[in-house]
Amino acid sequence: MSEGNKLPITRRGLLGATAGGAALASALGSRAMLGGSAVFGATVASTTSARAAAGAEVGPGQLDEYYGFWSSGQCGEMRILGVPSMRELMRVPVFNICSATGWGITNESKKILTEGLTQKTKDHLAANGLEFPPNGDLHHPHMSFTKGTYDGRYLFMNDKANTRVARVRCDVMKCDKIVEIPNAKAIHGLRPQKWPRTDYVFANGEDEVPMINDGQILDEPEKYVNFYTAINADEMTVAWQVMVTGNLDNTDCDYDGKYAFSTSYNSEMGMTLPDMTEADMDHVVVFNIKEIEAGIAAGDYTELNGVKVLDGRKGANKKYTAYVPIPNNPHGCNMAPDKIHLCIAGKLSPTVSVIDVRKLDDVFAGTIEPREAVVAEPQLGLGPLHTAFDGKGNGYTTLFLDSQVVKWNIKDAIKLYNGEDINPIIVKRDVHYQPGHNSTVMGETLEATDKYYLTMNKFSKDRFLNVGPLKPENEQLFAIDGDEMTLIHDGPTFAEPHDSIIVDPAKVNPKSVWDRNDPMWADTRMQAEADGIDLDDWQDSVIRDGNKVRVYMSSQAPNFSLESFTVQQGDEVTVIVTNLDDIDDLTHGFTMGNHGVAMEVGPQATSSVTFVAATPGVFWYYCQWFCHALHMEMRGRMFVEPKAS
Ligand code: K7E
Ligand code: CUA
Ligand code: CA
Repeated sequence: MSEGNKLPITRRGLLGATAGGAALASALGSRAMLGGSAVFGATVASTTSARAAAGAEVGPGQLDEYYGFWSSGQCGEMRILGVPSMRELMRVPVFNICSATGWGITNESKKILTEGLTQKTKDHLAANGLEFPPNGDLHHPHMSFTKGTYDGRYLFMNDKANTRVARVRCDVMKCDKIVEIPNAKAIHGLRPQKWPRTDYVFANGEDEVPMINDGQILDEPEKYVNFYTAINADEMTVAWQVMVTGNLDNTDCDYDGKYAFSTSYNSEMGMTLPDMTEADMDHVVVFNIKEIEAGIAAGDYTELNGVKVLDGRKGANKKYTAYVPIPNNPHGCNMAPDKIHLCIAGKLSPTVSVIDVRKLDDVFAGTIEPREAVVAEPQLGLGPLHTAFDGKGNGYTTLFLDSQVVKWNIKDAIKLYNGEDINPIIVKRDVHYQPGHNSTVMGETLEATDKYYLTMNKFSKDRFLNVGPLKPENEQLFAIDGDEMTLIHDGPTFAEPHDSIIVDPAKVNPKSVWDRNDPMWADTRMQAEADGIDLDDWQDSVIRDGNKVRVYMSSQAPNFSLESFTVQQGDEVTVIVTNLDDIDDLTHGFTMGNHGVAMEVGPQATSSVTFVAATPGVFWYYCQWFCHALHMEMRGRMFVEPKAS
């Protein structure tokens, strides 16, 4: 994993030396000849020519075939890319603070960032001078489903750093809800319910904590628990939680609305690395959704920090959960679009365990052992992390330690498990380097395709010009129709896209101009009404309310309606800007000089920001989104009069 920097021999040098042999393998390569261990060419002459050959060229001004919705890990935002060009189209701030859009600075965004926090968290943030966490760790963005496929309403995503789940509205591509999950710690795995629709978003905490976490218990692992959470997707509130044995890592659910699943790498309930990797077998927890709902309705729960919590620990009520043994520290949890096979990546085990979800009824009935639901366990290579699907019965599994992706056939893996002499591996390709997540077009839906395959690699090492000790990650896109996997994009990304989904544009239809009545600024609209101002029939106003001053103005290229306004030193000033322009791509902004205040105001949108005018003098404000030939002139003055002494 770290060989690149220790030796004078670089991986680049080694690859160069073997490129000829690899190219030969590529030229000769067919499924029959390659067998299980062969590797296609690690390098290609040019992704440009490969792209043209694959019909994946996107010319200047041409639109991409697909949307990509990307995580950004510790950057805390969501990103939108075009696939296959891999052009970055937009960044949507979610858990981060954004200087460009004012996310985390405007009143509208601060409300979203604050209202879903628990009182406990609000209190300890306040002790640190914070209203909301300024950071986030966004791993898993997934779209809402109706009948097993994306419905274009929302995107949901987790924040591992601060135990939160957020929702982004697909009509405007802005976050509208963030909720902190009580009891759980470090929300990691996240998936929306696929069938019949996304009533729930399933999310699991990764870290275990003492059930009553009040500073009394440290080294009594038997008192530690972990929680699986179902969030009401429409309300963005916690519907219920299930207490489990062991930690939880990644989650997915079936296409029947019956079961959800979560991997556990720490079934040992260990607190140290040696403890956590001690057992040969960990497990997948299966959650029986109907039984859990019935348990809640029957009152079989305890209320913990305002949440209904069922006991699904091993050996507790066997109706709610089942524990399927899985080899050594499993990670990825991916439901195949055949509606039958759940693929659990082994991580420390070189295997992917395939669970036939139809057998889970028998597991819960007690007629078979949980382990009997496993119908295949092919050895695929070292460090399997995540599996994507092409809708043709094949899985594509990333091999972190081998720095490869392996394409394999699920049915053949089952035959092998049943004793047939067959190799389920179709092809392996080197990727650069250490891949984590991967995705295919519509791959986690019933409309999975074999168009493109994306692999998200954790290390780029020496692959790009050196930019200092911190290197970018690397992403590689392959055209995958047929048995070939043709590399058509290879390029750096900034920290750290974990996961992505690739979506047919027929599913997503964002607006170009805001509705004047959008709920995003409902509070501001109410305040304006109370101030006697109709935001739709524009009047400029400066309203004084004690030491609070509300400044209402509009923007229309290249002018703010107010060229200046006056406040008193010490006033709490709220500036409310409505953008009266109503054409595509005419965003204005508002930046108040030297006050740490900036925001985006989209066409027909209203945004507001509050600050204290503490220093007397003239302060210029200006429009920070280029809007007109006279954009530089789009500015005005705030005059702060000294406090009368
Ligand atoms: Cu595998 Cu956080 Cu989805 Cu990263 S997790 S790789
Ligand atoms: Cu308005 Cu720039
Ligand atoms: Ca383990």
